[in-house]
Amino acid sequence: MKFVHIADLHLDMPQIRLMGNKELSKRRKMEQKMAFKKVIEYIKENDVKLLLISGDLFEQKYVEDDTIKFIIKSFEEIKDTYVFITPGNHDPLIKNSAYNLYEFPENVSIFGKDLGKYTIGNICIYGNGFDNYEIGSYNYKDIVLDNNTINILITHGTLNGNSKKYNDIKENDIKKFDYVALRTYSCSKNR
Ligand SMILES: [Mn+2]
Repeated sequence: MKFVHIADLHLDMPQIRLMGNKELSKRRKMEQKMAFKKVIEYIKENDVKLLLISGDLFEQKYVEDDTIKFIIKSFEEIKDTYVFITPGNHDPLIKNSAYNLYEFPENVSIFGKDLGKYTIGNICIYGNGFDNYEIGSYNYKDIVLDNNTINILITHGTLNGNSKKYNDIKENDIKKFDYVALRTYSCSKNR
């Protein structure tokens, strides 16, 4: 079975370095959307069963109606692919989150703050998401897995991080999973 794992697209993120240039800023935003479109095309062409999105798909504070509609339409184009999303610190599942305000297609599952679990055949997908712009660390240590299944964890977590507010994860606590889909590591101060 094939799966695709992506994270941190940050769609509609303000382009601070391009602020003075409206045209370039607009183009950059479009290119980010096209990167997402390429992922969708790849999935269509390669019979991918699972799409794992480990958070920060868009910028909750800046995301435009058109962008959310574009995301939803893209998911509709891959209706035979299960899409799992764990909201991150830039697209947290707050009350007025776009995840709550818009209707996402049936093939899309969005994780909340508590650990959720989905089973597809012999695969178990565990995940938890941000429900605010900052959260503490989740306790992955106590999760007991069924060793007869393939176990995947998806979360916007920071491996061996020490931020205290961005779901720091200890490597030893997640070694029991067969695959862990985390956010992309960033050295920038504002992640
Ligand atoms: Mn991010």
